[in-house]
Amino acid sequence: MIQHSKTLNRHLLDQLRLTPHMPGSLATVFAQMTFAAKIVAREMRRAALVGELGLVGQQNSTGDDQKKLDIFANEVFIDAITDSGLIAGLVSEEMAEMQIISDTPEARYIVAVDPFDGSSNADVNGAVGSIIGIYHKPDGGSAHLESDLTSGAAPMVAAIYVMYGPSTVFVYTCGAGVYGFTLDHDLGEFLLSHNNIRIPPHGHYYSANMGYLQDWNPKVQYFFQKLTEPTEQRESRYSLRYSGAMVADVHRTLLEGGIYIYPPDKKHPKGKLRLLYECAPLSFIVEQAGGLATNGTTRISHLTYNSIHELTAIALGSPAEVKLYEKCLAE
Ligand code: AHM
Ligand code: MG
Repeated sequence: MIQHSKTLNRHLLDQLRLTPHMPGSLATVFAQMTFAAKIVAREMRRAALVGELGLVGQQNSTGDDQKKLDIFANEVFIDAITDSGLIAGLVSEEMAEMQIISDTPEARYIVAVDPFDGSSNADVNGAVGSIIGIYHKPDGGSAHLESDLTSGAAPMVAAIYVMYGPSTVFVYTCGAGVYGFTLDHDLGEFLLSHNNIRIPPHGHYYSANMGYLQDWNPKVQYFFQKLTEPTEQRESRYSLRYSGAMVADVHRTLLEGGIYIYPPDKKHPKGKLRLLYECAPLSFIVEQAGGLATNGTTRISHLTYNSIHELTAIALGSPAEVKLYEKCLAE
């Protein structure tokens, strides 16, 4: 028995009515994104049977080895974005340069996407995701979409992540709350399953690659010591959960509370994760749900950047754990 039968499209139209500053054309962009997500979900399910697992033998612009599914998902999102007629430009983790799509007046958005996040999980049937930031091109247009983005002239108006796990979940914000939908494969529709998500004020889980502990700044190490140290009253109340897919770890953090951290380390002195299409959209969602997102000293949403593939350190999640992280770094 399905308890929540509201479709994503219906829900979004209601949301857009409640937020008059949001253009109705966003619904068309979302329809294209949901279509892309359904195709990626379908391909994931049968990838092992049709020879779609494994590497392709080349690297993307930030030096990651590309998998067949990285390339496939990227092409699916490019097609969906090109088809809408509403997108001016596309930035993707899998492409070194921004792709200019359209210069018509209807093309009012710039989309930044990580089409296949956590791809090291793909070959072992682990959870992966897609992350999408939708940015609004400045009115009047500009010939320099890239500098519109990096200068902050093109604000983010919506953020989405899709998690491909035991079920496919689509979570979005347009700046008026956070909503989650689960794909009903029989209907081919995303149905509302997580209404108005609020992150718990504190949690019991932390997510970080503890294999890098020795490579972190002593203040980051101190945070983990503070977080997990038992007190006279109780044993440590935190458990470690780290999947290798940021989308999956942030999804758990959003629903159950706690913190996800990818700090700088010796190999990644600026952090590993990308600002525009990983950290900024997920931070928008977490903050809209009542959480916090920081690089350690500055809100992720206040960071400026020079390159579309800019890297940043990140910690995001429940207010209690993120505040403790910032406090430890400041001491
Ligand atoms: P990707 O987009 O190339 O998959 O890289 C991002 C991923 C995150 O999803 C995940 O949290 C992190 O990289 C894992 O990195 P590591 O193996 O260094 O812990
Ligand atoms: Mg990624």
